[in-house]
This record gives sequence, structure tokens and C-alpha cells, in this order.
Amino acid sequence: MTYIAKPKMRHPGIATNSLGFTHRDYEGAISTLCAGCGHDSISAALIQAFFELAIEPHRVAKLSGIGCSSKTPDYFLGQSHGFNSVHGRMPSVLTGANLANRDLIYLGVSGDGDSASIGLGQFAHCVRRGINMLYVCENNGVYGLTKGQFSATADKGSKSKTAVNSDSPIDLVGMALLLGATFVARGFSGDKKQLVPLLKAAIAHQGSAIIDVVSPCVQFNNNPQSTKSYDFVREHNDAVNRIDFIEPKAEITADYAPGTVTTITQHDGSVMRLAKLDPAYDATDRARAMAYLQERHAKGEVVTGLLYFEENPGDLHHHLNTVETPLNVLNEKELCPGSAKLAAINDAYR
Ligand SMILES: Cc1ncc(C[n+]2csc(CCOP(=O)(O)OP(=O)(O)O)c2C)c(N)n1
Ligand code: SF4
Ligand SMILES: [Mg+2]
Repeated sequence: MTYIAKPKMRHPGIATNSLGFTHRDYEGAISTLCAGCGHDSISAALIQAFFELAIEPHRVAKLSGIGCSSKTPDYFLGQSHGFNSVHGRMPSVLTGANLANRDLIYLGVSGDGDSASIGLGQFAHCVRRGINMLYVCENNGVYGLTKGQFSATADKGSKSKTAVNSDSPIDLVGMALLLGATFVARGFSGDKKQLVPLLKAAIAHQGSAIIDVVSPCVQFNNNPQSTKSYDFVREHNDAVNRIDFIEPKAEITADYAPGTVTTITQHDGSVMRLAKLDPAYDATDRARAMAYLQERHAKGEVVTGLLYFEENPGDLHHHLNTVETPLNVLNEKELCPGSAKLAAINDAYR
């Protein structure tokens, strides 16, 4: 069975958010993934983030490719728009949907095979175009769905249940930095306390937000010699900061020692408070972030936290100067104003 509906019964005293929605209103079908799969923890973190942000589910469009990770949008936000595309092709479908209707909140869910192997070109172009989206890569270093072959994010020398990887890894975080993403973070499915605020801040970000989430595959890549196992990440996690996310209307209370906290206001008025765990780390310096990642990777560490952030990001609509009205509600005359107008535009380029 690939689809199990959840029972509709709920506790009468269940907590609600400011819209009156319960946690259940942000859930989906019952997961059919392996018990203990990191991807299920990411789904739970997404449910919590959207519930706490009190976003109406119909305002969200969730898109994915193919893989265990790409199946997960079925397990959260059951009342949102959803599109399960072809392996590695989610970014172009998301780009098209975003161009047609800028009013939705776009959530791309992908795997390391989906994004770094077959879909690497698609990933690169959608990041460099600055699509306003949250792109989550659920990174286990293997193709879980097709029984555990190494993906392009597997570290050199890392061992899965059946093989040793001899290729150099692709780091999607490093690529996202290089390609101009304006919000770049890495999380760990086993650290919900860190992941939920990162997701919330990325959803509020009005630009291209990429979160690579190390998400162990318990079936094929959770053995002690794997660098994507629960134990390895717990032992080698270098968290550069802890983020607090405060919504525009919420009261800001200070409970950090001065000098260790950076406060950043986002475009929508929400505030991120960054408690620096590594005082030398500056999340607004792209070049430094890239160098830091390389240095720590060479030492065998997995850097997590908010790695780079741009306060006024701009997005593809901003770059293209499109109209505020979503294109999908414009009528034919507005979309195609006729040959005289076209001739005038062409003349302007002569
Ligand atoms: C065009 C195409 N090529 C290959 C496949 C076979 N296939 C399905 S899922 C998958 C890999 C999934 O890996 P990943 O994106 O890392 O997701 P995971 O299952 O690990 O979460 C592959 C190779 C496919 N479905 N379509
Ligand atoms: S095969 Fe791996 S990635 Fe797929 S559901 Fe099982 S644990 Fe998760
Ligand atoms: Mg994978």
C-alpha cells in the first residue's frame, strides 16, 4: 500500500495557531518510509514550521522530483498545492509555476540524487536565477529509493552498507553559495531545535533559500563508516550559530549575552536572532563562508547552521521587472497586447 489516510478524530483540547488551525491541518498522509528515516523528521519539522508561522495551507505549492525524499510532500501539508515531477526536474517546474503565480509560497523538496546527480544542472540554474522559494535537499548520500547506490554528495572514502565511495563529493551548500543563493543553511534531521527556526526564516526569506539537511538513510547508509550516518553527524557537527526566528507581530525579548548575538530584520519585518557559537563566523560574508566550509570539511567536520544570508535579496520577478499581478490571472489582452505594441518594443532595440 502506498497511501494511507490518517484518521480524522482529534483531541478537543488540541492547540491551535493564530488562524485557528491545529497541527493536524498541516499534516498529510501516513508516511510509508522506513521507520527511523531522517526524511520523516524533516517532514515533522516542516509541519511545525508552517503551523507556527500560521500560513494557510492553500498558499503553499510543494514540488518534488523522484526518490524517498521526493515522496515526502505527500506526508505534510495535505491541503496545499502539490506537484510530483520527474527525477531531477523539479527546479524547472517550480520556476515555471513561480513565474506564472508569484503569490504562492514555493517549497521545493528534493534528494541528493535528485539535486546533485541527475538534477545538478536544474539545481544550478534555479539557484542562480534567484527564484523566491525554499529548496530543501534531504541529503543521505545515497539513492535510497533504488536501494542505496552512492549519490554525488557521498564523501570520498565513505562506506555504505555494501560499498566504498571513491569519487569526490559535490557540496550543495558550497554550490549554492557560488551560484548566488541569498539564504544558505545546513541542518541535520536529528536536530529539530536547530532545523525548525532555519525553515521558518527561510520561508520568510523573499529570495532563493537553500537548506541542505543531512538526513540519514537507516536502510542503506547508516553504518558507522558512513559520513551521513546519525552517529557521524552527531560526533562531527560544527554548528556555527543558533537561530531564533521572531515573526513580525511577536514581541522581541532579549535573553542572550550582549556581543554574542546578531539581530537581522528580514524584508517582511520578521527578525532573526543569530546566537554565534563560533564568534569568528560571519553569516553575511559569502567568500568567508565558502572558505570556512572548505576548511572544516578538510578536517572531517559537518558545518551546520545559517551559513549565509542577504538582507535585501530580490528575486527573479524583481530582476525581470514583472507586474505585481500574477501572470495567471491576467487576461489574454493584457498578456498579449497586440502586434503594434510588439513592433514598438522591437523598434526600441534597433
Ligand atoms: C529519469 C530517471 N532516472 C532514474 C530513475 C531511478 N531513480 C528513482 S529515485 C532515484 C534516486 C533517488 O535518490 P535521491 O534523490 O537521493 O532520493 P532518496 O531516495 O535518497 O531520498 C533514481 C536513480 C528515475 N526514476 N528516473
Ligand atoms: S530506503 Fe533509506 S531513504 Fe528510503 S525510506 Fe528507507 S531509510 Fe529512508
Ligand atoms: Mg538520497
